[in-house]
Amino acid sequence: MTMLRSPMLAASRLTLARTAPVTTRPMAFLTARAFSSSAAAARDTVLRLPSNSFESYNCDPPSLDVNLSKDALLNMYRQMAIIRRMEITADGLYKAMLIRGFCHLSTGQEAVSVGMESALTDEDKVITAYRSHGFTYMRGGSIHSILAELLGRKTGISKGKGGSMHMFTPDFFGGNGIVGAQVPLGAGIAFAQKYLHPNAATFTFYGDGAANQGQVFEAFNMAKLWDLPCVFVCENNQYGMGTPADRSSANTDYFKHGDYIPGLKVDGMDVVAVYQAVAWAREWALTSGKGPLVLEMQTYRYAGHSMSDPGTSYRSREEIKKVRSNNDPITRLKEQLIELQLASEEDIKAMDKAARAEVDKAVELAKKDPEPNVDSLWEHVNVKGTEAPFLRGREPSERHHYNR
Ligand SMILES: Cc1ncc(C[n+]2csc(CCOP(=O)(O)OP(=O)(O)O)c2C)c(N)n1
Ligand SMILES: [Mg+2]
Repeated sequence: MTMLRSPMLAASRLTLARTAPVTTRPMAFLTARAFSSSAAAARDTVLRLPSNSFESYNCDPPSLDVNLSKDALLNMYRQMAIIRRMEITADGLYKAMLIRGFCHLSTGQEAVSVGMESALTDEDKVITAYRSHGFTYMRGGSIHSILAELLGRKTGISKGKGGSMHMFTPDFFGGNGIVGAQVPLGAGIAFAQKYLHPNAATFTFYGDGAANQGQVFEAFNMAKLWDLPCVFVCENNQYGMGTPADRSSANTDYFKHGDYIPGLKVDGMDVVAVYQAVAWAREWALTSGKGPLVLEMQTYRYAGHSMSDPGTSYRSREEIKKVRSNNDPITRLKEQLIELQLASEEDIKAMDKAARAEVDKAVELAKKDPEPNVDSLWEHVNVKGTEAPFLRGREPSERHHYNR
C-alpha cells in the first residue's frame, strides 16, 4: 500500500506568508492571516511562500499557498535537526580519526532531503551522489546504521563496507561516488517504475559540478523520448569541490538545462518551498504524457567539499557566515514555527536536545559495535550465487574462490 511518509493527514492546516527572497531572509516573513490563539493557528492557517520561491521554465510554477499540518512542520524541524546533528557528529568522529576514507557532509543542505521526503511515498525512488547521509536517513536508514557505517562497523547500513558514499535502503539507490554516473541510472529506475509502479516517480539528484556532463543530457533525451516519470534534481550548492558554479557552467540556470524538458528553480533553503516543489513535480511526472522535469534546488554547503577540504580557500569565511546567519534552513523554519505559534522557543530547544540525545546514543552504540570480518570483504560483490569462480584482491596473487 502506498503511504505518505510524513503526517500530512493530520487535520490541522496552516497558512504562512513570507516574503523571503531566495538568497536573503527577511525579518518579517509572516503576513497576517487572522489567528487569535495558538490552537487556532495550528488548525486554520495557510502557509504562503514568498513570491520568489520559484522560477519556472516552460511551465506554470506551483502554487505559493501550501497546506501542511502542524505535525508535518514539526516533523520537518525534527528531521533537519537530526541530520544537522548527525553531520556535526560525523565531522568530530572524522577529526578524531574514527572515521577513515571519504566523508562528505551536507550541513546547510538539510531542507532539500527533508522537504523532498515529506512529499514522497514509499514507492517513489531516489538516487543521488556521494553527499548522501541525509537522504539515507530520510529514506529509512536509522541514525545508528548510518553512523556505524561511517565508523566501518558490521552493523552499518552497508555492513561497514560502503562508508560515507555507499549507503542504500530499499527506496534509495545510493550513495554513488562517480560524479554524474547516477543520473542515467536514475532514468533507468524511472523506466522500470513506469512499468512496475505506475503511481511512483524517481528523483535523480546531481550537483552543479555534474550538470554539464554529457551523460546528463543523454539521460534527459531518453527520459523525454519515453516520457519517463523522472524528476532530475540539480542540487546547486554553488560549488563543485573548490570551483564556483559560474566558473564551470556557461549557463548557471540549471533548471533550464533540460531545453525541451520544463524546469523549476526552487529556494532550497526553505524546506516548505522544497516540499511544495517536489509534491508538484511528482504530480507532473505521474501525469500521463508530461514526462520528466528538471528541478534546481538553490542551496549552500557550509562544510568543505569533503573532510580534506577546509572549504575556505576558494570562498571567504564571511560568505559562509552570511548564509548561516541570513538563510539557514533550520533557523528559518524555527522562526516560522514560533511566529505561527506552532512551537515555543522551549519546544524548539527540546527538539534540539532530543536530536542531540538520539544521535549521541546512536554513536555510543556504534562505537562498541564490531568491525566486519575480513572474510566478508568477498561478499556482496555480486548477487549471491552469481559470482565468478574467483575474485582478485589487492594483488594478483590474492584470490578468493567462491564455493558454490
Ligand atoms: C567522474 C568523476 N570525475 C571527477 C570526480 C572527482 N570529484 C568528486 S566530487 C567532484 C565535484 C562535484 O561537484 P557537485 O556535482 O557540484 O557536487 P557537490 O560536491 O557540490 O555535492 C569532483 C570533480 C569524480 N568523483 N568522478
Ligand atoms: Mg555542488
